[in-house]
Amino acid sequence: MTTKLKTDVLKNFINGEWVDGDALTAVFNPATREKITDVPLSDAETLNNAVKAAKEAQKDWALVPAPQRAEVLYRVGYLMKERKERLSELLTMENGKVIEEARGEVQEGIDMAFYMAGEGRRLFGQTTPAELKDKFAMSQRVPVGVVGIITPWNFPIAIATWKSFPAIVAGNAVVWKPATETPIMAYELVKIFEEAGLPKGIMNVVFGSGGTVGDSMVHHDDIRVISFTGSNDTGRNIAAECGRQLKKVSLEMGGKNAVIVMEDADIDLAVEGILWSAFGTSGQRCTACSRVIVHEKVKDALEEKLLESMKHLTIGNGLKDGIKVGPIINQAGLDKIKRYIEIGKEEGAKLLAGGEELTGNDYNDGYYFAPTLFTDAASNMRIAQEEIFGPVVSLIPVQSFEEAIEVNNSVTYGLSSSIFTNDVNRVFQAQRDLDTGIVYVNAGTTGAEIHLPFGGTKGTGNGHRDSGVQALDVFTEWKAVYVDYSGKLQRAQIDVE
Ligand code: UN1
Repeated sequence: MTTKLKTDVLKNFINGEWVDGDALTAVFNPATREKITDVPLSDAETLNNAVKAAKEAQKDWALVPAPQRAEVLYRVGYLMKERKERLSELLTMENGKVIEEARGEVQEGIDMAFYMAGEGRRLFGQTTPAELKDKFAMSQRVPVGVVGIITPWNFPIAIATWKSFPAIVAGNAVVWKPATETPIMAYELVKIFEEAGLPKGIMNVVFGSGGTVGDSMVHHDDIRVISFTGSNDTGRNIAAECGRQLKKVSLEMGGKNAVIVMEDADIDLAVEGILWSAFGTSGQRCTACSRVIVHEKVKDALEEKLLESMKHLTIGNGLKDGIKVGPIINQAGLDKIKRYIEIGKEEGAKLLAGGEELTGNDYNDGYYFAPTLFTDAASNMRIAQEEIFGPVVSLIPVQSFEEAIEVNNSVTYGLSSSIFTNDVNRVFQAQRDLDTGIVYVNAGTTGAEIHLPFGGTKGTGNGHRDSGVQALDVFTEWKAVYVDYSGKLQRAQIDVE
């Protein structure tokens, strides 16, 4: 491997300066368990310093015309593009996802940079007629102030761009707490912001734990928005506290996504879609397919073809050519998956493939788990209801289209869903009735594009969306402006003829 980090110890980035952390924690490569670097575990005071800097800097940034703010994002996009390969290798090193997927994730960030830079010349508000003569009415987006973003390890650069780019183009300053498992993408992205000429204090990174840094962000009076992607439990606590403080909060908290395979589906295509969305990123995506709802008429055929194709999944270090499935992020991730395998067996689902940790020379001490297929699962089993975040998929047989929709919607999450069918009526019925924020037809459950809203219903979120133009709603307030040029007092609703 050619990529090396230029520093042994990462630092926080506050007010345009690299600041040493006090306590440190080690970061490991999940493919080998080798130590990559150390990252600060910051305290509340460090977070306060970052917020103070952000608050001060934001006042001037809000006055920079949005098209000029956008120029910085264009430069960020070009720098990311130039460094795509290096960023992708570093991403594979810290997160484990295979290099091809790492390139895809970095590309997602590049796309987001150019898309949001374009918003610098849009940020549309509305003009609308006023109800009185010689009076003008409009609404416009204004920045909220200092925004706090908390990002997960599974998409350490893409999700950061979904949140920080719209925040910045809209005129906010950002305080960012990246996941401590994957700090290198944050470090690299901040260096890019610095080189792109973002004024100091507009992007601040404070590494540390959720319990200390995240909690201080949520409680800080001067942070007016929290945008969080992570676990459901943490998201609920954040929302409760933000509710008490009347702080805006945007949450994305995972999924229990299903692929539906109807009796008229192209089974080979469905197998490809399932394989990619269930075992890609080792199943560690919020959008990963972890349920397959299959019509009983094609169940045997689907099972057979899935099992055959799963034999060709190559598992190993994602930097090696030809590897399709990389490691699990860490021991805790692995333990959680193992627990669910036991739960599935106890619940009476039939284990058809996988179900075990992979060890030995081929796996270089990394955290590997075999792609796993359960069948004859019932919709109410825990393995069919709870997020496992690993390469584990459960087949649930159904007898009809209606039952398939019902099973799909029976979980507490609502992020992504998919249906394989060639019946045009069912396509439209399904996209209407599937209760998820994202629906795919004849494709797996992953692969969201950045110019569409990303998020979901029910336990997946709280009504907001990442990426897409909708992300701007999280990072702006609406201001309604009336200009009366009649020269006299005109009373709305009263002086109307
Ligand atoms: C996530 O897993 O949190 O649609 C993000 C996808 C990717 C993003 C996933 N574009 O799978």
